[in-house]
Amino acid sequence: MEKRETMLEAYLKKGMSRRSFLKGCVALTSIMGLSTDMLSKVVEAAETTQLPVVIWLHGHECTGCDESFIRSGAPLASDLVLNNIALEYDHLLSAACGEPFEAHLEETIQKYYGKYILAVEGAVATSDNGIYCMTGGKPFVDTLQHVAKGAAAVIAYGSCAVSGGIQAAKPNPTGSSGIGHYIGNKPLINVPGCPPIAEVMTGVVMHIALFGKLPPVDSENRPKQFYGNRIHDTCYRRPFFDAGMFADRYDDAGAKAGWCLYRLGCRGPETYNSCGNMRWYQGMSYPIQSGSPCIGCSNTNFWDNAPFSERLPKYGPLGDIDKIGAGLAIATTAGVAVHGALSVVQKKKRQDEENDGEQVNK
Ligand code: FSX
Ligand code: SF4
Ligand code: F3S
Repeated sequence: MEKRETMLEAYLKKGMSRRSFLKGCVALTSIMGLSTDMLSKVVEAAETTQLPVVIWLHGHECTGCDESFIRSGAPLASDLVLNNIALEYDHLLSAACGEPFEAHLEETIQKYYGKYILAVEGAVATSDNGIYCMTGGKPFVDTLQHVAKGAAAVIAYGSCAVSGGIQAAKPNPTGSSGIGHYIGNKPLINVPGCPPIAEVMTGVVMHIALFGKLPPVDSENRPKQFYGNRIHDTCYRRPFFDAGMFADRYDDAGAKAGWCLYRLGCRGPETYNSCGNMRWYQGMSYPIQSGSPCIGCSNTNFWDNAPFSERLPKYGPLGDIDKIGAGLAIATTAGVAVHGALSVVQKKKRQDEENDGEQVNK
């Protein structure tokens, strides 16, 4: 197999300085959720590791995940695609199309068999022999199975690839599901969200690219550095929740004052994602900051939990959230205590289920 260039060589070849390369490594270290003392390891890997070949497939979806990805700010998506990975095939981002494009996919599979990373967005549609999602003239499910056979590892980007997403919402006429059952026994990492945060997408692929293994994952195969907290745990409106101060309408005085959106249906207490701390568009905002409750877009089958304006049925043993706050100091204290205890139990459960990153044969 021919030797591919390293990340450093890719930078230098394009006339960029070593300083730019180091700045790129700093951005990557931060986005992979690593501490700064790992920077030297990232630099070393970027100097010596050949750029990983990536094949990126799109199934049954809206392409929102790639739309999110191309807005990655640190690192820039353009840097990632041009300097940090060797993106050989992408249904959405590649300029090529038609038979030469499909032939290139085949060549890439043969040339890098067992070595490439397969990134997948979108669900698999299986009803009526898969005709509801065709790519390259074939049912997507066939393409996926074919490409997955030669992959070193598979990344499921977005809630559709992870659990079927909106296509799999009841009554699911296209027989859609996540990709997990169609990739054999390949190492799989799930990156849910509709779509996932751009920098989470870049952070995951670069971790595999540079270190040759999946980042540590939780019991649902999600990278724990990005899905280790609930939205509720990092929400800046949380003090209002704890104080029992809730908006009842999108335009009432509480909403205008930034109070908690729980009564408007917020799924933050049951949703694991990084929106509260990383936010979107280079840290600009996230749904709750924009006045919309979290709809739990990184949860399995979250569309079936609509309507999203309906509040979560129960929250802890107290049941009725109205008993918390609103002058009921005792209930508030009890609520916070129970809430804290539940968080500890959940955290313990998750820690028990977690494991370390799986090696991939890159
Ligand atoms: Fe699904 Fe992604 Fe939602 Fe859309 O690629 S996760 S419908 S944002 O596009 O798959
Ligand atoms: Fe934030 Fe929603 Fe939790 Fe309220 S319920 S604190 S808005 S995550
Ligand atoms: Fe999705 Fe909730 Fe974040 S809706 S984008 S997980 S705040």
